[in-house]
Amino acid sequence: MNDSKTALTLLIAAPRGFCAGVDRAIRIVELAIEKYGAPVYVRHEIVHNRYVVDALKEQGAIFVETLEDVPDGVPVVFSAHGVPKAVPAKAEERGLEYVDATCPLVSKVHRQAERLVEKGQHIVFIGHRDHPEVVGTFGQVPPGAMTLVETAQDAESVEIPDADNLGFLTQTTLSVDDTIEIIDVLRRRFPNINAPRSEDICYATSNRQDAVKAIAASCDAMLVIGAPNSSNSLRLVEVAEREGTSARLIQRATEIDFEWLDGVATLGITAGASAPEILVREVVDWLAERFDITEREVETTREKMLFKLPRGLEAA
Ligand code: 10D
Ligand code: SF4
Repeated sequence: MNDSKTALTLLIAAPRGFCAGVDRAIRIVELAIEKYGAPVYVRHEIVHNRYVVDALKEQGAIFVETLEDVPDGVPVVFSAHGVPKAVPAKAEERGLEYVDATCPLVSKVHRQAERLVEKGQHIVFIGHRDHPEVVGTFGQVPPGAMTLVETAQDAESVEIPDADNLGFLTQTTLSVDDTIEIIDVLRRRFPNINAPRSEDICYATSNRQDAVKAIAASCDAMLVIGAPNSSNSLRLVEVAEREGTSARLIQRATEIDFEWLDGVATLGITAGASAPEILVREVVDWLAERFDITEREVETTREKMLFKLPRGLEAA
């Protein structure tokens, strides 16, 4: 032990990092490169993490934002966040080979949206404006069939054409607590509103939030490893802050602010669903160089979720 180093206890949340949908989406890109050969185009970041995207670029993936940026005759993968129906339709029209890496739990919400519209119900969708998952889910239904609600205030003021013929759905990566508040308002204002048969907020999102809650009170500060455009990672920062713990989102160890750690004896660490474990180890190693660290993992639940690969890629 180096006596000049300050003691720092690390409470590492579990579960953290990759979920089954992210694992599957990354594997799909790798298998598509194996099957078709490089380059394989990917519409939008496959998951919201620069390290992951850069690693796949090295293997031959090319990331673009729209289908128009994909040249004719090359395969394209749609990101884990899902796409509006118009995107695969356009790909088919152009004769493009495509693989859909939309997480099955996002696709489930897509199907629920279609079903509500078939039943003639209007949909209140709880989510964050312009997030790709929200754009994708809105793109499953005709224009005007769905109304976006982002906050409890929105839920208080939203105007619905037929309040007795209404259902709600949500984005998969929301704050569980904020969403409960929003749903409470909707239920008060629209007592006949139909709820989804099962939770739309996914197991990975709620498990990672629970894991943060379990350690937050014991931490003087918390680091969340994830990208600024990662909805589920941003929610983890909010959850920690709501528990009264100062929290920061970082993408890499180099972003750790040494001064911010001044006076911190116990530091919480977690990672969003799109952040690989290698980045958690990078952060721990960075801290170990500067502090006399003690690591402790606090596991709130063990995840066993595994999603099947799309047909045609399992054999690749
Ligand atoms: O922003 P986000 O949390 O929706 O996406 P990210 O790529 O960070 O994590 C995976 C979650 C997905 C694909 C949406 F469910
Ligand atoms: Fe799927 Fe949930 Fe992971 Fe999103 S966060 S990719 S919905 S498992």
